[in-house]
Amino acid sequence: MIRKSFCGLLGLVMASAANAEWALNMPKGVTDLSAETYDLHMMVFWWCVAIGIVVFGVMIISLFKHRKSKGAEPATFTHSTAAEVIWTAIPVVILLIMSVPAAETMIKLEDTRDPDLSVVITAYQWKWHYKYQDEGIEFYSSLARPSVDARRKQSGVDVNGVDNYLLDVDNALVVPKGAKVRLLMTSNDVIHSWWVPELAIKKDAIPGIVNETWFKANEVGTYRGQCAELCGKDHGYMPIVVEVVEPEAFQAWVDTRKDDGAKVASAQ
Ligand SMILES: [Cu+2]
Repeated sequence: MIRKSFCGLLGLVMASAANAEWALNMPKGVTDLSAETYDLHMMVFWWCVAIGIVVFGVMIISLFKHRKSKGAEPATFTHSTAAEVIWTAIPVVILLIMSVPAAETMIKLEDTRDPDLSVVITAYQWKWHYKYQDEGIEFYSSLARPSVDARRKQSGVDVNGVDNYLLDVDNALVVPKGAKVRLLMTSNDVIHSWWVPELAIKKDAIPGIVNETWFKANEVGTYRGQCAELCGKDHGYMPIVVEVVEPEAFQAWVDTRKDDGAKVASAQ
């Protein structure tokens, strides 16, 4: 039985290693702060493991050593001030130790000064709107057509055949690698939440309020996320795609976007 469960667990861990899309732990991400967030998470995790081993260890040893069959006599005291002081003080000290690196990272997360790029994100039921403040580019980002078609009842489309089913959009948020990107988030209707695990960002988009956050991606790539706040019937159909590209490719993208915008304007 034990061997079976162990093999099962091992299989689970190995499967997660083999299939990157299916992982037990949070991702390390592609920004310095996502790595720091991951390290904090692991630090707290190992603290919890150590506390678990100590507490359950003492408990199991006590139960075993002082069992009735060995003729153990129950203690008669009802109160111990010393024990209460100790088991209050130790967790307080542990929490204080944890809070120092956590506070350092949180201060960095809030520091949105001197961005290279600012994007206003407005959430809608059920899509995102991106507006590059200085580049004069804006567009909606909605669920990609293949997913829209496949998700319809009796569409006849096998979702397993759709790439990135429910995780792809028509227009991705494009940003340059190594640039400090400030995100200003708000909503047009209800509360949504802009969540991209690889960037370690999950920030609420609230009507009437502008929330701020930032990231600086160190690696070129496509990073996917979803709305993380129940926002209505199509909450599951407003994914997020962030394309991190080389600075030159970003400039080229900005230029083509501007050309497209000019064409649209002259056609009207
Ligand atoms: Cu939403």
